Amino acid sequence: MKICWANTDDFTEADIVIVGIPDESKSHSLRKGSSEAPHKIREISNIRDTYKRGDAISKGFPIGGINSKVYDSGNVLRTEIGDAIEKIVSKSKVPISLGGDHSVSTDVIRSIYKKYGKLSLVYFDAHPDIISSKGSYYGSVFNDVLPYIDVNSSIQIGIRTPEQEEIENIKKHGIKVLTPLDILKEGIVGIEKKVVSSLGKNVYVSVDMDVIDPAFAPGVSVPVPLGLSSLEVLHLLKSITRRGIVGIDIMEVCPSYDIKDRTSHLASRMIGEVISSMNKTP
Ligand SMILES: [Mn+2]
Repeated sequence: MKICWANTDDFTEADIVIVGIPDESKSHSLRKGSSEAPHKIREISNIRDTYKRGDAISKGFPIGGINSKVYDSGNVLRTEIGDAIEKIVSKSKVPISLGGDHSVSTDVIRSIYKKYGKLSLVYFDAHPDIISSKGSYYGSVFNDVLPYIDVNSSIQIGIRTPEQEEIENIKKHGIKVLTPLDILKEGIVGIEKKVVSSLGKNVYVSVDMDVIDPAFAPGVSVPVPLGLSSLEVLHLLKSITRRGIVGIDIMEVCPSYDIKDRTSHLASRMIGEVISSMNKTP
């Protein structure tokens, strides 16, 4: 099954390529099931983001529509991430990767770095994922990708539950962090300007769905209260995407803990909006 936003069967003409990575082998969460997310998000997109009248099927587009060519390449194994992503970025197409546990992003970011060099990373997450006493799992992603990013033009957004070791690592590396309370105090428009103006040339966006408050996104592997609203995250995502990105991922949706698939539906709509923000202007 393809995500409903896919509109071409021809990889060569695609601007944007969806790739599912249904792997949660490096998660430590007691909540199992993030590997089901790529399938569930695609399934829900075809049920809730489409409208059927008899045999006619119509999509519910974002305002602005979609004028890019979107290809859904299906799923790949963790061991195939390098080849899959390199194939996409070698043709300057933009990959939208769907996890899976957040450590999948480490492999994706490494592959994108090989093409573009050091990346400006925008990291949406409740957790800073910067554990250094253990590596190569979903709690060490930011530490694992440090060689592939330019820390000065990277930022973490939505952080609200750092461990002591992570507080020290954030200080040590001088990582910019915006908490939900920072966003409340400064307002989303001010924050948007601050974020967008801090970015470098090649921007990669990683979204852990747990950045969003569990009220909006209950179906995640490691939920944390007091998060951002779905619209705050969307506003930032659209601004960043409009400025230009080399890739984006959406990780950690956990369908088995969801409520009536609302987190998968939110992910599907966010993907549609992000694609719309990549529209080519004539
Ligand atoms: Mn994470």
